Amino acid sequence: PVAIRREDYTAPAWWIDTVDLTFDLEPAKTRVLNKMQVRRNPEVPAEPLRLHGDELNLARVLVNGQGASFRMEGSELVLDGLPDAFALEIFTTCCPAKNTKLMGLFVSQDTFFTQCEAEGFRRITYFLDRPDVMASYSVLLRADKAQYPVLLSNGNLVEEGDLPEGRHFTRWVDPFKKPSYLFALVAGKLVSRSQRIKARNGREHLLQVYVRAGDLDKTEHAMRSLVNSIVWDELRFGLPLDLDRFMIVATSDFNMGAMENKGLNIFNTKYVLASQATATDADFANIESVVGHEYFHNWTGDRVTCRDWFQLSLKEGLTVFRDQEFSMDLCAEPSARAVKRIEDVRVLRSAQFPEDAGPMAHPVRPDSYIEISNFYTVTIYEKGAEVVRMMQTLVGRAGFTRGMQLYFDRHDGQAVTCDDFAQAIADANPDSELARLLPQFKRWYSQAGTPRLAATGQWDAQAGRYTLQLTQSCPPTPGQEHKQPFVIPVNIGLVAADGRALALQLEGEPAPQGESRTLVLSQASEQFVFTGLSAEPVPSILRGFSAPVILEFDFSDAQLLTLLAHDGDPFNRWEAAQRLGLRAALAAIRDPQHAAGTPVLSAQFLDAMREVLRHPQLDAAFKELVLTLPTEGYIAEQLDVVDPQRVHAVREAMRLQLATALAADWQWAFEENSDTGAYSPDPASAGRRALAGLALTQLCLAARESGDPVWPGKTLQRFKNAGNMTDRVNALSALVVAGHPLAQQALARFHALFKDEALVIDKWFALQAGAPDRGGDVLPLVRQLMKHPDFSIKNPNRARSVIFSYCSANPGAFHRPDAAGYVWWSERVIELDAINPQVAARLARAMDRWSKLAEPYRTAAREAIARVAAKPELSKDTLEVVTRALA
Ligand code: DPP
Ligand code: ZN
Repeated sequence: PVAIRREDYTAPAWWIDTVDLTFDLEPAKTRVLNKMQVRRNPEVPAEPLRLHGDELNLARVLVNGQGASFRMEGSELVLDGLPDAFALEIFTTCCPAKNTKLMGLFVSQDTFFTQCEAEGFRRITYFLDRPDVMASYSVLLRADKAQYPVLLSNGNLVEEGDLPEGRHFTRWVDPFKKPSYLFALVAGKLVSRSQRIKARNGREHLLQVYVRAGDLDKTEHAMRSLVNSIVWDELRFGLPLDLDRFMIVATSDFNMGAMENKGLNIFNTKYVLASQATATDADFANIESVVGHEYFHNWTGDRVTCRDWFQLSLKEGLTVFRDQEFSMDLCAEPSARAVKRIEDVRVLRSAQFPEDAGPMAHPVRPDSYIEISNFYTVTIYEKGAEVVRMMQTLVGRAGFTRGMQLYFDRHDGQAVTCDDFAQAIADANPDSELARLLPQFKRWYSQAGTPRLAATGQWDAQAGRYTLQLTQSCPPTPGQEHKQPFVIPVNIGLVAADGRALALQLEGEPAPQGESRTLVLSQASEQFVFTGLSAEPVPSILRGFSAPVILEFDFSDAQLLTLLAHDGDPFNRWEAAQRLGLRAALAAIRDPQHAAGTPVLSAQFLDAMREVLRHPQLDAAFKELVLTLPTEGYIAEQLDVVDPQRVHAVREAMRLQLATALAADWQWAFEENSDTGAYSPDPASAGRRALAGLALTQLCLAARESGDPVWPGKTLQRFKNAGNMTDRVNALSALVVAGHPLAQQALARFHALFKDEALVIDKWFALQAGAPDRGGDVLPLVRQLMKHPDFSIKNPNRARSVIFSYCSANPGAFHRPDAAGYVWWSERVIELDAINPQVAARLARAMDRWSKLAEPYRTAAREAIARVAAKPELSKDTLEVVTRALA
């Protein structure tokens, strides 16, 4: 396979202005007639017309109504000797029923769906399948009326009616030009929840959520989230809904979370369906943010799209930023905003930082790829969102909104680049640090790797001065040996030893300027001198995680305890606890003398945790975050050489110590938070359920040690009586995590209760495949689960619930000294690759960090990867991942 390079971009030699599609939908053989108006792009040298296609059967090609000569070059259809403008007609067939890749047109539970991003449209018809070719679409859908009563496509329904032989049709016209990746159709037996709304500007819209019969009662939250999204985008950014009709359709077979097709979003059921009986608080929150995300794409993605796929973060980073802001703005309490920020940072650090340090590291705007599907990554999405967030920090919230307005004034209806976006934000804020430093700031787009920010503090008691030295560096990443300094906004505060927030006055300033401010580091190393201080302060650096960097500062335990008790910035308050926990974990892991059963956590740390847990003012959600120890993955990232079993053992020991030392406090916390009244997924009550759930897990763990039957019994009772899925699954999980015999009984009951709820059965599988390993028992269980009648490797959600839960989310069970986990992984990657390359390639990434492993894991992991790489006829998706892993 050949790499596509960003610097090779050229504008298309031809434009396609209109597309007229006619579908005769049949699962085994769908016929597609594609009539296009094509014209030469006069701005580039003349070239033949090369249309992309993939797994299509070509029946006919007409140019201006006449049979035309063409040739095939690989999968491309090539036409020569064309007039400057002409009508092109292509007739093809495809087989949706056999489309297990779930790209292009496919069938799921007797319903047709499409997925065209990034390059799926070429599996439907021959086309210039690239995002900078934007066309007007009109679509005629024909199908059997009884089997496919609902026929949907993008835009407005302009005509519908019956046809002979029990067939019917609908015709759709999309009023907006769009790239082919935003095309969609749906056909099947679906029911919908509809709502009419009137926007602030008086325009009326029809909103619809389509699901399978029986799921309608689980669509209320998705609809509410959609309405909230529409209201928010108008209020915060002045961006209204531009369509008469906006539809969401749910399918249970989907590679991604959801897809922002213009006016016809297609969603994984996981991000639509929710009822209190079947969905957890986390599910409700995810639905809100994914519905928001796809809706926000209507402007950031659909109205202004990407020039080429290297610019993917132009729409994804920006839209993740928008959905994060949306979820935060919906929070009633400022403390809930902070909780959301901590959760987002946790994802970034546990998934994106490792990506940035591993073989798949790439800049937010990559320079090359073999398979673009492999670049729908946490770097493009989450780090991309951080880059947008830093821009907002540098220009302020109002300045950022101005920048967005300028971006749309300039680029509405266009396919543009990350440079265009950054330029608009800077130009709208000419006096900002962003404008001053723009070329350097854009290194965030071009340089991969997580920068390290080393800070040191020097206290001059006589002068009352505190000098903070900030030094940045960035490790090499594949293809990028040396890095230039970044522009790093560093939000900072100074805290007195007694916890007071101190006024910040930099040397040379006439007066203090607040208690929290943004320093902008643009050199490799810079000093910031704070004056007018009466005692040595504790620095609170990188408040709110103002930049996606690793902060290194030699805090004393006492300083961290001060921050944990008093920092006015909730993020850094949480971070202080994480640092203390991490420090204890690393000390135990690195100490060859440290024996199993020896305490890892100090009495001081445990006291501090108790104080947080019992704190009268802090909310439950925040407490739950503080009391949750850093994950095994996060701990492993701090080590140069990782023995996953040692990491696992130490973290388990810490968890147990926290469980037993705070037993009375956990009991108190559980009782305080166990009854949240009538169910509502709002952040405050969700936080209380989360803390009650953590408490229950801790109480069951402690009970396992003591042999006490009371809490496991209570937990089973809570499981049985639970009025919502969050409490139910938390209780079940507590028994499973503790490895209590009652867990079996509860699991069986859970399955019986929810056997017809696919998304709940996914949880049932995931809980077992993700359970703590006891003597190597998880892998045999996972093998059993794969034989369960409810298991199907073809369904991505189900495959993820078992295979990914084991390989990617259960390090203590996966990294076995006998290498059986790795062998099993390689078999599953190969098996999946023949079915669905995108899912296989994603699973292949479970081994990204193999080269950090200690022996014998390292050699065994490498062998397993090599075994996959040696498999003939591997997809380019998987091949790219394993090749980079072995490079
Ligand atoms: N559907 C994916 C997303 O919204 C890709 N665009 O992020
Ligand atoms: Zn997106």
